Amino acid sequence: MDNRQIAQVFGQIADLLEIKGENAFRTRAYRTAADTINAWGDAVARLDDTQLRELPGIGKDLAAKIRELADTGVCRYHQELLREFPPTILDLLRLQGVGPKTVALLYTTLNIRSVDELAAAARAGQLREIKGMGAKKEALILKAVDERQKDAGRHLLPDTASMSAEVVSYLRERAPAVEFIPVGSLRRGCETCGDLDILAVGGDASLMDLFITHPKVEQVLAHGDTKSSVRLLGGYQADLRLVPPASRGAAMQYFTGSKAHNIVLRDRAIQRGFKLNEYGLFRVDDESKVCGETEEGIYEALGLGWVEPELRENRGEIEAAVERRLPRLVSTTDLRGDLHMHTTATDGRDGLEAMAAAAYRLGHSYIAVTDHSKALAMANGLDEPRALAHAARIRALNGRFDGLTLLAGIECDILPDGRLDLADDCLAQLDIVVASVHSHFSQDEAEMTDRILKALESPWVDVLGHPTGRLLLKRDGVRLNVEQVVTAAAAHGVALEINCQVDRLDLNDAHARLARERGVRLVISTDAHSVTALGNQRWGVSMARRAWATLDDVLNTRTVEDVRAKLRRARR
Ligand code: DGT
Ligand code: CA
Ligand code: CA
Ligand code: ZN
Repeated sequence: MDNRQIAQVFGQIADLLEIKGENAFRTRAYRTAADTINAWGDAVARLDDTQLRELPGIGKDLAAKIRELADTGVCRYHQELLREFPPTILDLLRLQGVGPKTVALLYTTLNIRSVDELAAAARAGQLREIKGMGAKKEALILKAVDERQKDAGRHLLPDTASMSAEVVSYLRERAPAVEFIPVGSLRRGCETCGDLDILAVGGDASLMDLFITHPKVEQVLAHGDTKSSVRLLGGYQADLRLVPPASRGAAMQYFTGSKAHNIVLRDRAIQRGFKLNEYGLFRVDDESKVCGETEEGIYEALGLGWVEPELRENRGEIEAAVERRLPRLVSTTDLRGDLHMHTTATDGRDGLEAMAAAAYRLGHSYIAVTDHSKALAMANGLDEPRALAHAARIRALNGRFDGLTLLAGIECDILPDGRLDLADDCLAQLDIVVASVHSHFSQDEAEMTDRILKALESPWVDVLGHPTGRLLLKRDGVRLNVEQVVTAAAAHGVALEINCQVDRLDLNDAHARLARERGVRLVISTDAHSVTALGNQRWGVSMARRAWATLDDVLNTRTVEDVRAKLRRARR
């Protein structure tokens, strides 16, 4: 189990304890432990008992639970708590503005156990009758329910990737001769995934028995010789499909999807007198097999170049594959640096030197340290004198890590009226300014668009940070005319960020593609608040690839000299 997964179990224990109304001290202990584990640089599963107890906030009891999770993949205490409640109760916590206390209230007063039941009660006007809720809260809950209904049962890409890796490694260990390949939306790098799709190549029906007895299986939904489906603890659904090696490529192609891409491909096959399915490409006249072993073979037989999984959405990739003008997509190894991160100077968990050292270990050749500005008081944001003093400390570290350049920056708040939070003469003395919205998310589209357009007029804004402010599975982005923002960014030479925080991935694929096509440069930034989070670039790269971005479209694939020369401030 990786740190995220262990942290997630502890987070759920904390939620469940809070729903139960247990004392705040115990709840907090689990939450603190979850934060610690999440931010820890090495895999805590590999630590021994003594090392575990040296982690801040981890005592004997929590160390034992980490050990249990590492050894067995589950924690009995967690499972006992889960059994005390209906399995759907944790879904309620995903609603914006609904915390454990509200869930407890809803459960004890109206026996509300799922989002559907909550929606029904809210529509019937029952929530306003509960002491401590009222009509306003009822309306907010209804809005949150509507926003989230479309995401029901979906999970973040990194969480899906961890869960998939866990199931796959379990299967690989026990069936080493079989090849297991994650497919579906996970392989396409989608920001959220509905379920896990795993392909098994080679092997026999006994694989299915192995699959359905995984320790995390909560319910077996289907159990056949070549296909099984299960519900896993934590609300994931997983499908395993078995195909013979001769069908490997056809099955990968079919089960990677997307459905829209597959439909076009199948039509193309039909037009050419073929039949395409998960077993191969066949001639219609004599039913002979044309190919099936490799994906490349399938695409080639249909007159197409091989299409990267991230592009398979029927958004023009088939046409491009016909004309052999598919882009060479940017990859994680193309990135040379990271242009957005925080330290303990504001709300980061790790200090400046620790962040620099970690970036150095990752092989970055530059980083920009961009702590918050003063408007973000709860994050201890920097005012002008503190920002400049911090910049001096950042620059003083240059030379300390061989080949790593530190740029002194700031993540400057865009105030509600579009002014910047720090004075121009301060911003002018920094190497890079990321400007972001962190407040007044409810402005209407015209206000929010004007606000950002005004900020983009400042000659000192180099990058617009997490442009829409969305939180995946939690909060929709602000109301914003993205097209106008993209146009302005192009006109002013401001880069747009693809933020790699796992629940942001903001810009999304479609917006990033629009930006690219209008000649706006993208930056793929972790916005790391800890050493571990510096490793999150791959998730932003997934969005960039889904946006058809090449190395040239992304600013932080360049050398530091090139980055500096291309920043907006260099060209004023
Ligand atoms: P998800 O699970 O909602 O995140 O999205 P996917 O794309 O993983 O969808 P899923 O799990 O329902 O199916 C996996 C792949 O299997 C899908 O991308 C394409 C293929 N597939 C499923 N159903 C159909 C279908 O009815 N027709 C075709 N052509 N392909 C399908
Ligand atoms: Ca899927
Ligand atoms: Ca599926
Ligand atoms: Zn921010």
